[in-house]
Amino acid sequence: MSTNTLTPDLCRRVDAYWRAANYLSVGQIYLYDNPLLRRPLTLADIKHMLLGHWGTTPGQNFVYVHLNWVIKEYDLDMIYVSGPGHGGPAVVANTYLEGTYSEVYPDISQDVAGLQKLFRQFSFPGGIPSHASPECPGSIHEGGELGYSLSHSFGAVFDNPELIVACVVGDGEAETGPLATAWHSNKFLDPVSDGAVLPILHLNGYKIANPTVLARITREELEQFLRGCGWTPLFVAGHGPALMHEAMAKALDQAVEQIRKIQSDARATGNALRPRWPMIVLDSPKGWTGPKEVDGLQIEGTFRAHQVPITDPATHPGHLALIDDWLKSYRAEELFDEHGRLIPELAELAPVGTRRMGANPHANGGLLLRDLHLPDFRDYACEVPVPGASGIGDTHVLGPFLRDVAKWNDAQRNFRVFGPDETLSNGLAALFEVTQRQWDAATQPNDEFLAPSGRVMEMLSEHQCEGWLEGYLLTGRHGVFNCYEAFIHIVDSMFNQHAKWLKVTSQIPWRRRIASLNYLLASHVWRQDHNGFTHQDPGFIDHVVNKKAEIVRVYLPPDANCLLSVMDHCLRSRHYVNVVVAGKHPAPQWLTMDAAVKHCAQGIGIWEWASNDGDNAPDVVMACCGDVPTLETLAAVSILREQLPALKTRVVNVVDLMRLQPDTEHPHGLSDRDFDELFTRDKPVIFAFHAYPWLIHRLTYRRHNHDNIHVRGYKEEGTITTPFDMTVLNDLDRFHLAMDAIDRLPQTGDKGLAVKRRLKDKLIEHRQYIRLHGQDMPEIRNWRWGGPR
Ligand SMILES: Cc1ncc(C[n+]2csc(CCOP(=O)(O)OP(=O)(O)O)c2C)c(N)n1
Repeated sequence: MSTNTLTPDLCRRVDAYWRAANYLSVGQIYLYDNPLLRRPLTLADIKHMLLGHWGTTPGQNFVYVHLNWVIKEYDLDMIYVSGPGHGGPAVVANTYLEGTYSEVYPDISQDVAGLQKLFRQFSFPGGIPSHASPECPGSIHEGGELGYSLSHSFGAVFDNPELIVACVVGDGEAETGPLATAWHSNKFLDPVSDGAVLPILHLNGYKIANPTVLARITREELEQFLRGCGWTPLFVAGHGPALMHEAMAKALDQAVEQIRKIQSDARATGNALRPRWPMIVLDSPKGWTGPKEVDGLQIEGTFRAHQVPITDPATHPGHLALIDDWLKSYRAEELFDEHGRLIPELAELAPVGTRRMGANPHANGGLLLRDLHLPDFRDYACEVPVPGASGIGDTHVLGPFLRDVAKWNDAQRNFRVFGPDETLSNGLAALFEVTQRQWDAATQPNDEFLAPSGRVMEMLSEHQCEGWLEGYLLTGRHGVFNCYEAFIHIVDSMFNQHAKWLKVTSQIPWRRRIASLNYLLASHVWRQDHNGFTHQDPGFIDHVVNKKAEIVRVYLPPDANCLLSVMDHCLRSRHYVNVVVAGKHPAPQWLTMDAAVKHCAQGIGIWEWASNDGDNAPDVVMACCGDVPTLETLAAVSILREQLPALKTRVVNVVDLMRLQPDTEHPHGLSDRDFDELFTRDKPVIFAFHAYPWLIHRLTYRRHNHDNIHVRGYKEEGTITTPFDMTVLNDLDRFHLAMDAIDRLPQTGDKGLAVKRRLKDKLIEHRQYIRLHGQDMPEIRNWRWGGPR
């Protein structure tokens, strides 16, 4: 094993490089002008608004310079994930020093003028954010919202056997739920076919205003905790730079040697025993090398170092001198030449080409993205001899398609299905005909579908599933997240961050587009008979449509053939978040594959076979979106057509929810003319919707006919009851829909009122029946579309 730690000369140069990174970090926070302090510092050189986070930054600079060295030493393929991404100055400084920053932003050149721009743009109007944002080369993780660094890192190394992700985890970040469960990702990593994650727990002791839990337990407890999570922690603790450089270099050497040994053993022998991967605990002062004391209060080594330690030089005369002293302590004149360029003996410490962490293509995943091999989804169609033919459950039809996507892409290893223990429950069992759940912990005889390597990733942490998938996508691969509809809310916030990332990266020319994040929300609100109220929540789509129209897509296929067509489309799409809501229970099928392809291409359309308005204007539009609302709408239409045959009814089905928005608001939006052609300008529209009703109003409020759109949807009434009763409780059932139509159609007169009375009686009958028999009435269970043709 190598004991190749630093020679004195190397130690001196590593320290100098670290000083350069620290200088550039402080410069970004403070300097408007005079970047190399070649004239005396004045207030005019200081930015008016001092924004940024210093506390974590010197520690991350320290880590980065050491990673640079170890990359060179071992020729590593490595990227850097900054958990406390608020240390943005560190990643910007280091990618600038290694040259990648100037390559993607030639204007930020390697000279005094470039330095000035580098400093000025930071946290500045028209400039860059203060975090490890998408604008920073090498970043796949902004770190603004803490907690996801380790899951992103693991996602990045799945199916990337040569890649190591060095992941700095903040000790505050480590208190978040997602990070706390992410330590267990090591039980899902295959040392043969995946790469490695090297967590570096940055134990700088503090958050914004508090100590951190992990810093205030004994070292023994911390070590036991990390060991208990399956890691081998290597501790690097101290303050004095020389000793710390030596300790860090040694720890990194050990970590890399251990990673290599684990991988080569597993790859040579197929040894399936779960390895104990190394990690580093870096115990260094918060705000290291910064001001020791300001106005009598200690800064370095305390929570006070978190943001900008010296805040108001304009009003505190002594503060300008403190900033000056601080900047000068890094001796920039020894580090940059007369042109403002890093001197060669330091520049050569950085790796070259794509070994530089800022230039590693894994961190710009679209560069590596390969299209999936997709079988023809039409081959998986279910037979629909007549509308209303019975189906086995829509996701069960999708399963074989996803199975073959997994199979067809097995060789290029760029497709995975993620889910919190629900792939079987969500009807995707077919996947296990060709692959397994990847699982590196112990197995027992009755376990099913577990193997060290597989295309399905299941951990009962929606956070990990989301974070892994995001990391997988961000590094240029494809995937699907299948989840219960109600519990996808657990990752609302992670979705937010990913959607923001997609929005920003879509506007950065050097960032390549990545595969879309595909949610398959099966086990939805209307079919939670055995789980009840806790499992009934269709609100994720309300949340999703808040995001930029160019990023989000929401699909509610009414049947299995539509689901196949939609999923094929989603897997081909790029740089979106696609939400697909689909049922898993046996349900009627409406469209042949040909009809489904056309309907999904349109995203919305009149179902002529279910309508009787012919070439005339309808009296009423019965609109539906979602599988259960479609069923109830068609049943309501059959009641209306039977009982009020003179009524002209039009059925409109919506697959692509965003078609409802005006074309000025969403790229999928219908023009007003097209919308009016479907929904009329003046006829009542009874709209049965899968989710909360107000979303339809939100999407259509500008349409001419909006006042006539009456929406029924989930209104937070739920419990354990029969499937039909769920719709009754929320007034979404066929009887309510038919009554609603009659209410809006005075021309139905007394006949209409008589029908209404009969429908009200039906509702009472229904209630009595289910309370006696514990299931829906036969006429509900056995109802088939087949009304007057
Ligand atoms: C989920 C989340 N909650 C709260 C915050 C606000 N916040 C920003 S930095 C910070 C403290 C972070 O501490 P740590 O991870 O230890 O980073 P460091 O001390 O190295 O800056 C907090 C609470 C956040 N960014 N994300």
